[in-house]
Amino acid sequence: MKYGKSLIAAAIGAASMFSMTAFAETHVVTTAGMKFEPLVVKIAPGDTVQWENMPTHNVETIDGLVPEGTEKINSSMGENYQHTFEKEGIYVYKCTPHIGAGMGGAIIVGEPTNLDVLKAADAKGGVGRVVKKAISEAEAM
Ligand SMILES: [Cu+2]
Repeated sequence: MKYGKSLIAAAIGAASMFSMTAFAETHVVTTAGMKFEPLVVKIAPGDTVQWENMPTHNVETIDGLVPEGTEKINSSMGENYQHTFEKEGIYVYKCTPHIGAGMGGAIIVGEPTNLDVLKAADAKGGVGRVVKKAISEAEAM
């Protein structure tokens, strides 16, 4: 049994990597008119969000209303888009041309670590309505 222990360790390592991959989910957000549905999506770190039915829409995260240190998202107009979220927190986004009509949404990844930042933000108009909805969903967790 010279290789016994290392083989078992390798098998456990492979199994845990496999299970992490197996548990990562993809969540679909679609559009209906000038609305994202669902407007707020709660996911786990490592999960992916796929935006579909985006003929005249895009996804742009809003500076200051995402977890600190995360990369800005600004997807191409009229294209489906997907993004894997690793860092916990609330990500507020808009459809660039339609936020005036209230077209925005939020992704809550794991714990809403930046809830206080959102609460302190003085967001108005369409963004303000999305932020309000994200806060109430985060507080209901
Ligand atoms: Cu739009």
